[in-house]
Amino acid sequence: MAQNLQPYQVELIDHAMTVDALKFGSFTLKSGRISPYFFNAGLLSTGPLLNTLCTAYASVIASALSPSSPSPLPEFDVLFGPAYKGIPLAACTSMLLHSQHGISVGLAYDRKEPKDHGEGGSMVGVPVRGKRVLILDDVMTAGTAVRSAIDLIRREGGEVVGVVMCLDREEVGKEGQSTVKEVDLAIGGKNQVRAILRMRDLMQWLKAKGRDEDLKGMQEYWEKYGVKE
Ligand code: OMP
Repeated sequence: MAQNLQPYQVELIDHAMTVDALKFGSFTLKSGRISPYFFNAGLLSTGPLLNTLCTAYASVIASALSPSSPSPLPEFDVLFGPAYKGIPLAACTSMLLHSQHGISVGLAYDRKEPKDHGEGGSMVGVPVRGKRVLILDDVMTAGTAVRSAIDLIRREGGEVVGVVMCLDREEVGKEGQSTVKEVDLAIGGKNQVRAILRMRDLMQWLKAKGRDEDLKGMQEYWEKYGVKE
């Protein structure tokens, strides 16, 4: 828990606080868990905020693809952003991967309501059939959202080779292990799930700011739902 925060992580947390994308209080999650914090990536929706967030996604991806990475991610062809919040994030990140890192990948995303005319179907962008796909998502709690993206890509004939999210809430998943481990096993089990921020980073930030009450609530939540390994 004592790892130091990187400057880009502090910048992202600070920016998220300014627009209430990160809030402390009491929130009911999709999983039914009552959480002392909530991260709403949809509020990171100005040019500068998207730049901060997607620069961080692009750096995490580029350094994980580098041959010198201690724990590399597999190469991929298509960046997939699940509807709705993943769409602008994957679009901006694919552009920054190109302009800042010289990495050229396709972009794909889905429709929540499949189209029954024109080209039809629920996928938009580069076809994923026969391609290696990296999923880029906002938040992972129990893994329901990311599992449905994995299922969709597989149904469409793509191979999911990794997941990168903004926030790993570091919670226990549906099978009693950490959600990250469960999702990683579902896509090959080779440490293919990455995050810009983890719950422990938010706790470190709270500690540095002297926000003891919020930190206490986070610690209690961690005791209940946090990863134990
Ligand atoms: P799981 O599907 O349980 O992993 O929850 C992840 C999803 O929950 C995200 O894609 C969001 O829709 C939502 N969520 C947040 O956006 N921020 C949070 O801090 C927590 C959740 C959540 O409901 O768990």
